Amino acid sequence: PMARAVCPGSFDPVTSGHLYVFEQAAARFDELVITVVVNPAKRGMFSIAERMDLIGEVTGHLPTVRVDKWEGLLVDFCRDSGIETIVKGLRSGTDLDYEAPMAQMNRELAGVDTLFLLTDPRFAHVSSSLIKEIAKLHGDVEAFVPAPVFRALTARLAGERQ
Ligand code: COD
Repeated sequence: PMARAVCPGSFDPVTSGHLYVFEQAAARFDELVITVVVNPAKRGMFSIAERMDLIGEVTGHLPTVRVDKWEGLLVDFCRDSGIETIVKGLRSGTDLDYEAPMAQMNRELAGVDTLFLLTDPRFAHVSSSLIKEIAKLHGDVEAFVPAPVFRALTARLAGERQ
């Protein structure tokens, strides 16, 4: 049978830390679905479609990756898509403290396990929210995001400043 996994997140926008985890996960499963989880209460900098397009662009070298979106419980997405494993990247113990109850819940709700992959030290301090804040304040974020994301951020902020 196909071993399928999902990497869920807001990905507003996808960073080089996320991409590192996607590459590690793609090497371990037959199919990897990267799912933008829609939170109707949060508007975000990029639309869901823009986030999905950027993820597609930066994972073009990973043939077993599919990009999707989901609004609702993650375990329902897993059930609908035949996915048995959630993959999450960890930056620190703080990430684990936040993720562990969700992982326990997802296992109890639906028998879906979570595989945690420690991120590369180069990306341990990288988050979408810090990237957006630094970029808005005219700082240089080129080292922390893939090139298409850097271009999209630059274009978005140039548009806002006009
Ligand atoms: N290096 C490695 N991993 C990273 C990095 C980095 N630099 N930055 C972030 N990550 C990991 C995060 O740990 C996270 O696991 C993932 O990448 C996505 O990050 P974000 O910031 O884009 O996404 P979040 O944290 O907003 O996503 C939270 C979810 C949407 C995944 C979560 O809320 C969820 O599963 N919601 C669905 C609703 C649901 O089922 N709720 C009940 C849960 S029990």
